[in-house]
Amino acid sequence: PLSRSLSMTSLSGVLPAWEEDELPVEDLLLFEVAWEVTNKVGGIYTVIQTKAKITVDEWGENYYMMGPYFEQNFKTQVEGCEPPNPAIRKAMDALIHNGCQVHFGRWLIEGSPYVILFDIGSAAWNLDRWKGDLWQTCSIGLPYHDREANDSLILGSLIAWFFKELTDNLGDKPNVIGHFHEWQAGAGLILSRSRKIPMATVFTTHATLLGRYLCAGNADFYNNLDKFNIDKEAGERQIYHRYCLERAAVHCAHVFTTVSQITAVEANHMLHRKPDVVTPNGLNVKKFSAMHEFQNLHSTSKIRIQEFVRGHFYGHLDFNLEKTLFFFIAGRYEFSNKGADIFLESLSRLNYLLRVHRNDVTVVVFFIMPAKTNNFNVESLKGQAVRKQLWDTAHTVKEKFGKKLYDALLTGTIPDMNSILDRDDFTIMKRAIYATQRHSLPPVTTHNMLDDSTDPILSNVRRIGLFNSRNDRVKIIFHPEFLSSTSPLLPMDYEDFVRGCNLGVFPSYYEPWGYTPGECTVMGIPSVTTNLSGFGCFMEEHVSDPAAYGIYIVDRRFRSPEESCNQLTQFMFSFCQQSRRQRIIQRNRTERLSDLLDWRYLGRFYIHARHLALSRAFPEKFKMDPMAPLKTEGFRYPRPYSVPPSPSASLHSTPHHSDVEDDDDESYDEDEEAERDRLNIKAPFALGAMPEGKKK
Ligand code: G6P
Ligand code: 1S3
Repeated sequence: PLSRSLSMTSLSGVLPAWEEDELPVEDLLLFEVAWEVTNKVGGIYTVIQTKAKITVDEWGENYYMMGPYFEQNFKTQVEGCEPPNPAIRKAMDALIHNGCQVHFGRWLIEGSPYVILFDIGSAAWNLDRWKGDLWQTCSIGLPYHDREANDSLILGSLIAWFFKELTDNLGDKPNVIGHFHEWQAGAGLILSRSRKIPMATVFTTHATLLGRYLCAGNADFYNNLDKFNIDKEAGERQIYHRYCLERAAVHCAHVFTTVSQITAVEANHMLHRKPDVVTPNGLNVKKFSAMHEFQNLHSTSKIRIQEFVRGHFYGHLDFNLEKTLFFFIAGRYEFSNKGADIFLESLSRLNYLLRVHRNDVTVVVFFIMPAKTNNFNVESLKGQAVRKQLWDTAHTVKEKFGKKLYDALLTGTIPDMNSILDRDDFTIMKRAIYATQRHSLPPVTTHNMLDDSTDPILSNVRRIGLFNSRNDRVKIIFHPEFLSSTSPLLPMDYEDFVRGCNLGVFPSYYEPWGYTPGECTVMGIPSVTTNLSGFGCFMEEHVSDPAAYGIYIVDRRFRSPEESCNQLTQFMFSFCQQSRRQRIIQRNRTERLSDLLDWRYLGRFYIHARHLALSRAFPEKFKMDPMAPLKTEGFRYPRPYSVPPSPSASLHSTPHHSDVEDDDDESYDEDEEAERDRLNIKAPFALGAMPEGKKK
């Protein structure tokens, strides 16, 4: 059949089902082009990699990804093989016979998509000619010194050449769709269109070049969107040629998409085209069969972080680890774009609040942002060595103690507890304790920083004076390197680390989407985001009471920085006032939102964009009402029914501290609450007033 009706069933029973005529994929070939295919640079890699599974499920052998070839990436991530489609083999051969290397294989990620990778170096001798072509075609000139732009032109020229060969071989069946991501893939689209290659094209931008530059430069970006002289701004930043590539690609595409509403508004001003579709970023969500499984993972990962903290704070461990919360920020080190500036300021205020309220909670905050370093510092390594030594000492004495006790019991006596340990045992223990004395405070950074005196995080830590002293209730650990399970200091990979934390804090100023809070959500970890991030706006639009689900959205758009800091401080302070049981309930709710971020739900926007592109490129064959709204419009995830509805109580839509003592009682029936929410049944009690000792 030319067209089947696809009914995407609702994942959780809460999300809306969707019906759109499914594309007849057997009559189509889909190519997705990005610089980050098999090549991790940033967030686009996550998009491409996590989306692969659902796209392969839909398209099977008719789906191909395209990107640059790098030998090391190919060797470690790709299994080379023959293309299953003879037309693709033939198109590749046309390039290869002209001296340009093209590689084919399966990318070893979930879904095992086919990849076609173009060797930029092998084709570099064509650069001058291709620069001439670009100039002739659209008057864009690339300077010789911009390697990234030159490489993107080589990739684009190879891809347009490939599409020309392919479509010549195919005739008009099957039809081809090319989906290009970000300006680095833009040249391929511009050249394909200018050569009138018969294909439907989609261009997705994940950030605008100018938006990123202007925000990083401290401009009041969102209040002046319509006032910037964009050509002048691009010229002054010496990115005019890149900007031209980006803008030309946007205008050449049959369908233009971006990752969020906020970036759609930005793109309209910076690139002068309103996106046709917003294609939010999803994740490949893996569900555990048991609800409590991710809670157990939180617990085991948290124990590992606690161990690290024991070592890092040796000699100063006068805070209760059972009452210590772990917060973190992670990402590319763009100090103000990622909101590290207001985070530090708010931490200093939180420290003050916790101290004046004599709160017994301690907050250890991790900054995981890569900076230039000269390896781990001695003090941090020593901390872990001291911890290990104390552990060994305790273990030795315990063994000896146990043996003496056992021997005594065998003879029918209870030993004298005061003499069961001898002088030597005490000496060993005293020596171990003396070794934990230190004359300096626990270090703020785990590494030797190359730019210690000018580093923005360290400079601000100095300004606010959070030096991990005993009186501080907020402690800071700056780990200026991405995490790895092979680290001698904190041997955990990122996912395990996130699972062990209590709150992710991402108060970004410039963030077209922002995967970090989404990753927290699917692992059931609450997070802070902002209404200037695509993710935060998406949650605000689709969830009735995000804070009740552990998604705290700081208003950075309509409030001054001072007010945003206060709001962030307040979020963190209320979080610190929750009991353990309330945190457990909140994590359950957070995790429930993961369906909303699953590609199995969000993939529909990509399907819609492709359909629209086909209907514009081949209107005779593919018909669609361009004004038909997506069936998801207007959908909002209902607020949890156990949250009190009154305005005063809604101040604490986050589970608020009650008189209930912090305890380990995890008997609250989360499955029951989930089911009640699904069926929209009102809870018999509000969270703050949850009956004590309710058992399953
Ligand atoms: C999970 C575990 C519990 C643990 C709790 C700690 O829910 O199942 O055994 O007590 O995490 O939560 P917290 O918010 O204090 O890190
Ligand atoms: C961009 O990567 P970034 O961190 O430079 O693309 C990501 C994927 O769409 C997006 O999540 C992020 O906000 C953008 O900024």
